[in-house]
Amino acid sequence: MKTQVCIIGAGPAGLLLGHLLRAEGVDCVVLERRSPEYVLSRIRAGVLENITVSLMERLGLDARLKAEGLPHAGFNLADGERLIRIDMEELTGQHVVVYGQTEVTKDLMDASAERGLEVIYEADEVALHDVESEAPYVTYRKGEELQRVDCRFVVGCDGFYGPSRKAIPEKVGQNYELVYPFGWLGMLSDVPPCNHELIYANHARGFALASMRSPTRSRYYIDVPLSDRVEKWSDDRLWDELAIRLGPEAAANMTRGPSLEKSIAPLRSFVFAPMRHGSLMLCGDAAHIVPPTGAKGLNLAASDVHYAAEALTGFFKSSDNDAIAAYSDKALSRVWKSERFSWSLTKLMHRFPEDGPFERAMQVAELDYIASSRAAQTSIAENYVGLPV
Ligand code: FAS
Ligand code: PHB
Repeated sequence: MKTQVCIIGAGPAGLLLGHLLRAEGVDCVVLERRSPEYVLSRIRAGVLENITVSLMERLGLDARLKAEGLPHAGFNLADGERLIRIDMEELTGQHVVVYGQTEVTKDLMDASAERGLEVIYEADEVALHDVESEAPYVTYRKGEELQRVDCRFVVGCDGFYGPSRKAIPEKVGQNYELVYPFGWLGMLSDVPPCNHELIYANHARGFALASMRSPTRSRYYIDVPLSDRVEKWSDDRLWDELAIRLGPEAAANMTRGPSLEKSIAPLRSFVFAPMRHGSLMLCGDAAHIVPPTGAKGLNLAASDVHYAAEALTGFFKSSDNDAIAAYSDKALSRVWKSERFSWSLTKLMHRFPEDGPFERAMQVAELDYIASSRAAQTSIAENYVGLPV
């Protein structure tokens, strides 16, 4: 097969990029290791920044998002009895939309065929070749057959564990990594949320987050030691812990029910630079990971894809090499600011095992400052709604 762009990975980054390129008449193909069902089974992000919403609008794929997405003007930081509301709408004039990553991926998946976006699922042994040349190619196995895709650019949208980042020589790339000493145990349940807006709680027993997917479907998280196993957390034990950590007011409004999904995700901050090497570009989790505290992961993938689509379209339609050359620096500039915000909110809202009384006093002081300062709340708000693209 010969095409202009070979995209590896059909998560939100790969599908969003594929649709954007097709809409501009750029030929591309997406190679995905898993089945569509498997991709949709992964429960991940829940909060969309404006960049993600506007790309879906631009593609005309926002009908369900507009109908089912929940605009949120604010969110809350809880610290024991105290609830500090960050009024994003009032402070920045912007809001976020609560709409699951699964739904974004489904909307993109469902539109692939009608939009002429070729997505090859269950593509095994994907391997990148000659990425430093102007004629890279990708091989993969479908059933018994070894297939080859010749292209001008390869875009790695294959997540943290995919092969693309590893195709960049170690002497070229630089890893930046911080692994957190805890993970997030997440649960999905078909019960009404305990609050109409998100609550991030820093409790003596640990972190908790009350989120949602709809007025009838809730998403909750607590932080757990890395040694913890999901099997040790019965629904009852998790509901009891959430009620304690989220505080008495949230607990009083909490509806319990059976979990539809329960899983533990490790937390890390990670950046790989550069995000382009020769004819290989990286987007999304293939290049960076943020702790989910700032709800940035999916939205950073969207801004990477926005920059990559602009650069690739300019290359193929106007022979413009400049945007391709500038892609990595442009994407990383926004990535680092989101990494900083996600790291700082994680530091503020979690109890770290190595922390002593002084570190706790710093958390209390910072929360006191946020509670009393419009400037501090504005800073948090503008980062949470998403910095300019
Ligand atoms: P993805 O990982 O979503 O997609 C990569 C795709 O590449 C996958 O479909 C994978 O199957 C495919 N792939 C991998 N290797 C391949 C190969 N060799 N060949 C072909 N295909 C291959 N973000 C938030 O904002 N909020 C959250 O609450 C949140 N929770 C998360 C929980 C977990 C467990 C994880 C892992 C991430 C979470 N994230 C969250 C971040 C997450 O939403 C990512 O930022 C988002 O999925 C990024 O999308 P992609 O870059 O497309 O990567
Ligand atoms: C979610 O609803 O899954 C969610 C929301 C906000 C976060 C992380 C996860 O910061």
